[in-house]
This record gives sequence, structure tokens and C-alpha cells, in this order.
Amino acid sequence: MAEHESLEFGKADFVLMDNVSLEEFMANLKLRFEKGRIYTYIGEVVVSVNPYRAMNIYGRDTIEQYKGRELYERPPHLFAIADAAYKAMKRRNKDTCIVISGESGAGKTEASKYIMQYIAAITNPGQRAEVERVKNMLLKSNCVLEAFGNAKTNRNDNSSRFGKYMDINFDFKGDPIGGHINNYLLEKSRVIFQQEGERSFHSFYQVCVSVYSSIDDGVDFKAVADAMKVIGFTADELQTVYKVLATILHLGNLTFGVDGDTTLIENSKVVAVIGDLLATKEENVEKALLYRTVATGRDVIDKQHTAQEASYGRDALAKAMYERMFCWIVGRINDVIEVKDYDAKVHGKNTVIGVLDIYGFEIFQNNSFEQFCINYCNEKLQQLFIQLVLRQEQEEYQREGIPWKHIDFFNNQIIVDLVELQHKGIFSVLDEACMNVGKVTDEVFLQGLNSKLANHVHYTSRKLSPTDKSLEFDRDFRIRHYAGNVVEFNALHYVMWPEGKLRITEVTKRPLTAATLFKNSMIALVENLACKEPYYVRCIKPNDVKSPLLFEHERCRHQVEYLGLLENVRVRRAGFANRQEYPRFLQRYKMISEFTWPNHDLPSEKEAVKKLVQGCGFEHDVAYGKTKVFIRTPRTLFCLEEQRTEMVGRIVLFLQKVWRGTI
Ligand code: AOV
Ligand code: MG
Repeated sequence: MAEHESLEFGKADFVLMDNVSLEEFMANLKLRFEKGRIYTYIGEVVVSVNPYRAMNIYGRDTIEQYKGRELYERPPHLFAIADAAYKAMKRRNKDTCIVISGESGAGKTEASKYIMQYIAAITNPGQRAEVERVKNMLLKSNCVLEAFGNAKTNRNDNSSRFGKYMDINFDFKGDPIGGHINNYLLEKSRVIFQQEGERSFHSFYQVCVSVYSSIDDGVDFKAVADAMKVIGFTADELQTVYKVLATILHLGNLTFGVDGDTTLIENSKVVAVIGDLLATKEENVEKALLYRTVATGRDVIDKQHTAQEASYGRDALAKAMYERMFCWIVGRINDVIEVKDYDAKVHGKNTVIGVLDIYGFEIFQNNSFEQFCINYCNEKLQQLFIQLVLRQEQEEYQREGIPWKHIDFFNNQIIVDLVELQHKGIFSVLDEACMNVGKVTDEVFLQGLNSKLANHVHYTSRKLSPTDKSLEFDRDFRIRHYAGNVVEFNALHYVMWPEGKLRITEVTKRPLTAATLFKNSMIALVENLACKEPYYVRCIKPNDVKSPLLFEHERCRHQVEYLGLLENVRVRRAGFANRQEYPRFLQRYKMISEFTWPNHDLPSEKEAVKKLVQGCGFEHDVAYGKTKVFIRTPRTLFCLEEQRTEMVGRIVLFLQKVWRGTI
């Protein structure tokens, strides 16, 4: 429980609520938001409410207050969770990760940046130049990735349109020596289409320096260019990036028409510009846009596109160019920040802290393949949270024979299965539909969904529910997500995803579809997170109008419910903050009790631990499992640690005296 805060600001830890009820939870959340206390704990989980205003709580002085302190010593803060993840990594040699979740605009990306800034600020006390260089690169990479991977949406002026997982590697001293970024599915359709009120990726406006009221693209352009130079992009590489951006912009201006049997480009001047930018002849550009190469038997011929095919091709080219450039930029950053084999040998032990900042759950007017993937990704992370925080916790108590009242929570595994299950899930059906080269893919896809998922409670479609007014078009289908939000998709949008179609290569090896690639990357991500010690930040968006004053009760309640925060409080209250196997516990604290130091004569280690705990007066705060001792509040652990430190000091002093012969 966090101290140093008056109750006037509400309860700093939801675990301290008088009654665990939704009303009390909401009242506390609201009070704290209104008092400018945007962070509140549930044990070690940070709940954060987006303040929508600059807060004076991230400066150097605040950092100093959190550095090396225990979680419950200071008011709740992201810095405390970052410090806890850092300490666990450094003291116990554990890989840790910080998982930040919440819907679009809830404050995930801002949180991830503050966490990285904190870690940068508290490390490298020796000011080693190489470490400073690495830290600078890691921080600068954010600015570059946001320019190319973020965009203004109706939910968020700076919405992440890609998922990002960043590992920061530390040496044995606990200083950052490198990192690695994994990026997940960029929403590249944004390059060719944006909904009303939205923009394409920031980078396009930065090169054009258009002015949008709340985004100063001109200033950002300079900042991004400087950051890229610091990271090591050469002047040539920067020029190339600008040329690719310009090419994509010009591609967007191209229109196609027909003259008799011939498809033609209506604005040929644009072709010349594109040719110039790509350093190729105009004819090559024209040919690439108007023809496709097909193999017929032994011959390879150029077949002319229809005007519509040509415009699909133009869009696909623009999207692919942007995506490849984005991946190339990520790759270039990784080249520079990755720990090289040589460094690893020099630095020895190498542990990591991973920071995950993904695109949040979202529903648009038209939801296509990309929203589907984004929302599936959020389902996966919710599943991980359930497994690690809720389920595993309960299972461990059961295994250890600790009395435990089961707590119900909604398990979203059923929706994860709906999407990813082999043969039956939506991704599998999509893959199958894509194999029917030549047929009308979206129809096959929808038929497959309707036949395989007809009885699934989280799926329906216009065909299955013909009277449902919200399913307006024949190709609409709907998924009920864990967030309780109902999201309608239109199968038509799926066909506009050319990578989803299989192209058969010479060796008849089928390339994996975009859907399968994404699914695999999510499964790998979750596996990677699951083997680290996780820390959670759960972000809440207080209103839809970016107001610092408005706490929309219904909106917040909904998020509290679907994030499972109340269940989290219940599990935490019934649970124990810390647990250790008996031998390990004894080894660490045996010197603080006369019954166990230097040796004990009790029948088992469990009995010895009991005696030790009783002697220290912590009996009321502890439970004994089959193999582990469970400690309810962190304060008890803190006291044990303090006593241990004191005893170790005394023992060392004693030994020194013996050594010097003064005793
Ligand atoms: P997101 O990452 O969760 O959405 P952001 O982190 O981009 O959301 O936050 C959205 C906006 O809210 C920011 O641009 C800030 O204006 C404001 N904001 C968030 N956190 C803070 C804070 N701690 N202090 C002040 N302002 C804040 V998305 O990427 O769309 O899912 O995909
Ligand atoms: Mg974001």
C-alpha cells in the first residue's frame, strides 16, 4: 500500500477499499482523477487515467524520489513500476516486461515513453560514454517510429498504427547496452484511405509541412530528421526516405482511363515525376502500373490491366512501398541498437526489460482486416493478463493448499479461439478462402465463416441474423469482443488485402498469408512475454473529447469492467503479495532469528520458517503452503529485508573484529 498520501486524494491502492464494489471503485477512480492523482495501484498493477493535460510529475526531482524505493513507499506512479521491473531484473537476475494496455487514446504510448525515460535517467551513474550513446539512441528511436508509424485518428491525434515491443538489454551493472524493436502489422491501408477527420501517417505531412491545428508538422520534421541523423541514417538514406514518401504522394494523384481497348494513365506528367523520384524511365513506371506479367504454359506475357485493376495495383504498390520503408527503418534502428556478439562477451551477463506498447482496441465505422488484427491482438493480451494475474494466482493457491475462495472472471479464451483456432477459427477460414484462387474470395470466406461458426456465441452475420438492423450489408459479420464491444466487419474489405491472396510460386510453395503471419507473430509475442516477469499498466480513457476535466462515468465503468479490474482487486485482496519456497526464504532470513541462526534443529525447513516468522511477530500476515511461505503485505517483506540488512551489517562487523583480533 502506498504511503505519504492523504486520504483526501482517495485510496492509493484499490486493495484498501472498504467494500470491493464497482461503485466504490468508480468513486475512488473519479476522486483521484479530479484531484490530479492519475495513478492508482491494484497491488503491483498501475491503473492510469489519461489526464489530457501536462502534468508536473515526470521531472528529475520526481525521478529521484522513486529511484531505488519500494513500490509502497511513495504515491503510485509509473516510475515505481518501472523501478520495480528494474530492481527485479537487477537484483534477481530476471528478465522482466512491462505490458501496457488500454483502448485507443488511453495513454499507452505516453506511458511507455515515461517508463523509458525513467530507466534512462536512473542508469549509468558512471556516465560511461557507450551507455550514454545507447540510451540516446533508444530514446530517439521513439520519435522516428512515431513519425512513420503514428497518425491522427478520430480517437487519438497521435495514434500508434503499429504494435511495438522493445527489449532493452542490460549488462551486469544494470546499465543499458542495447535493445531490439519488434514491430507488428502496420496499418498500411491508411496510406491510401483515411476515414473522415483522420490523417495518413505523420511523415507525409511532415514532408509537405501542412498545418493541422494541434500538430506542428514543420517542427516535427526537423526533430525527426535530427533524430534520424543521430541514430545514424546517412544524408543519402534520408533523401531516399523523402523520395519514397514523395513517390507515394504522387502515386495517389494518378488516375486511369480507357481509350477503346487500351487502359491509360490520364495524368502523364505525374508519371514523369515518379520516374524522376525513382530514378527510372517513365516507360518503366507506366508498364509497371498498366500491365502484369503472367505465365501461360511456357510463355511469359504482359497482360494489360483494366482501369480498376490498375488503380488497385497503384494502391497496393503505395501500401507496399510504405510498409517496406517502415520495416527498413525499424531494421536500421535495430542495426544500431542491437547488442553485438562482441559486446555481449565483454559485458557478460545480459538481462532484458521488455516494454510493450500496442495499438489499443478500436471500433470504426468501417472495420476491416486491420481493425480485426488490432482487436485480436488486444484479446491476446487480455488473455495473458488473465492467465498470469488471475488464473495462475488462483491455481497456485489451490496447488499449495492455501484456503481460497474462487473468484469468477470472464475468460476471453473463447474469443481468442474464435479467431485463431486451427481449421475452425476465422484466420483459418480466411486462409482457405484465399486458396481458392480465381473464385470470389470474399463470398467463399463468408460462407466458410457462416458454416463453421454458426453456433458460436461471439459470432454472427447478416445471413445468420437477417433481422438484425445493424448488419446492413450482405457481407457484414460481427464479433463480440471481450471488451463487450460489438464490432462489425465487412468481408468486402478483406478482398482488398492482396497479400491475403496466395500467389503460387515456381516451387508451388505457398507463402503464408498476412493473417497467418500476424497470428504467428502474436503467438510468439505472448510466449515471449509469458516467460518474463510481467508488470502491468492498465490505461483508462476518461472521455472522448480529450478533456482534462471530464470523467465520463459510463465510459470509464465500461473500461474498468472489461479490463477485469474489480476481479483483479478481489484476487489481490484474497491473495499474497509475495511467496518464496521454504529453503530459499530460510537461506535469506535465517540470520534474523535466534531459532534459525546459524542452524536450526527443527524437523523441517517449513517448521523452521514458521518459528522464524512467529519470532518476528509476522504470524498474522503469513500463510504456509505445501512448498512455499506466502506473505500477504509487502510491508512485512520490507521489514524482513530491513532486519536482514541490519544483521548482515552486524555480522560483517563482528567478523572484521575477529579478523583483527580485537575480540
Ligand atoms: P494510446 O497510445 O493509448 O492510444 P497515447 O499515449 O497516444 O494513447 O495518448 C493519447 C494522448 O493523450 C496523448 O497524445 C496526450 O495528449 C494525452 N496523454 C496521454 N497520457 C498522458 C499523460 N500522462 N500526461 C499528459 N497527457 C497524456 V493508440 O496508440 O490510439 O491505442 O493506438
Ligand atoms: Mg499508442
